[in-house]
Amino acid sequence: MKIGITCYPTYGGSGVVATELGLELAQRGHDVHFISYAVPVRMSAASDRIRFHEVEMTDYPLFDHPPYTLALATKMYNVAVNESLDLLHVHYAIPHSVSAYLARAMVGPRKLPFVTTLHGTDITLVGSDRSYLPITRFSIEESDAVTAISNYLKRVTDDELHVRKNVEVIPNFVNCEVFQPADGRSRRKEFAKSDERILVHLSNFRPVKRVTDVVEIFGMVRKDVRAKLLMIGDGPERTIAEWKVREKGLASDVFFLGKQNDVPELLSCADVMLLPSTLESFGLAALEAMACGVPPVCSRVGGLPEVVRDGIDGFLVVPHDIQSMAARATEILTDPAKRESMGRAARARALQCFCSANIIPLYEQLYKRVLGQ
Ligand code: GMT
Repeated sequence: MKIGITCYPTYGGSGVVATELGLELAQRGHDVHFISYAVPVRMSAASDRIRFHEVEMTDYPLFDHPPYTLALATKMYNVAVNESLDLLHVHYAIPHSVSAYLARAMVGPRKLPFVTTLHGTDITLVGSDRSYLPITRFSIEESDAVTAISNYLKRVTDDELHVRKNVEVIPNFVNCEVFQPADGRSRRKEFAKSDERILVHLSNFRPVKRVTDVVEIFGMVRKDVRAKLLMIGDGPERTIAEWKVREKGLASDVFFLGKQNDVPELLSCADVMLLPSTLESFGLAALEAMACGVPPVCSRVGGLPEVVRDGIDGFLVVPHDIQSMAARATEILTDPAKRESMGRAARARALQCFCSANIIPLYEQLYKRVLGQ
């Protein structure tokens, strides 16, 4: 198939899922055309089955806000016609599904179906910002198929938007060959001595991720356990997190690594992953850690209970209860047998339920069904 994929190219879960999906589809013999305003993060692996089409924006003084939705629709239309696309798959409803709706109308009836995948804030934000609700509901209902990345998100979409459209659940996935436990723990020595443990956090450092809580939790753990903290990613809360680290006298124990491409290598040298978010519709970062054999300590929110089994392959804790999160992390770090068994269970869970080898065919089946409609 010839598939056009649109996502936000920035550091965020929906862009990562869209990119990894495109890479996997290309490996399975499909032609994938990414259409966005910048090359998506993680789109590093070169393949002649993958192309990138940049949406260019006209910077005309009349436009206080250049109309990206229209520029994207026009680019989708051009790519569809020039590359004979079979379908579009857009990730994150706003504004991508609206652009896809316009592109489909421009191409002509039944020639360019589009699939919309909902990721979280595209639904939970419109739940609180009613100005986007009618158009989001409209573009979802107009989609040829709609998927959500967790049962939680499907429920919220049904409850908040009351869409007259079946939202199917296709969970997020991880490439278990790329994300796997580090044999020999090669990069561990870069960050910690042999008697020190490593905690890790991975996110886009938005307020919802509560990165300052990560620092607080680490400060509590650090009182009982010799340990280091790796902070992977970047975003608006990084400065305050760095300030908190200095204030607590932890500067020599915390590494702010910024945006990184070698995420699997970094995750796999850790012993525990921290994800104290206020909300996660899925929690892809937790899954990636699990595939690397690293048990996560997370908030019991959104779709995380569908990913992590409390006490088996990680811990789920009441959101904002940083004391309990620190206690759970310490429990794993001070009990080598528990760290070992939970890490093994986490890897097994990723392999069994969320491995890309099992999930990508679900998208292929969906595409075939949509094309047959
Ligand atoms: O969480 C973010 O800030 C990024 C956001 C996105 O849309 O890029 O992530 C959402 O999609 C991810 C991939 O499906 C999920 O793993 C995240 O849980 C979800 N974030 C939220 O629901 C807050």
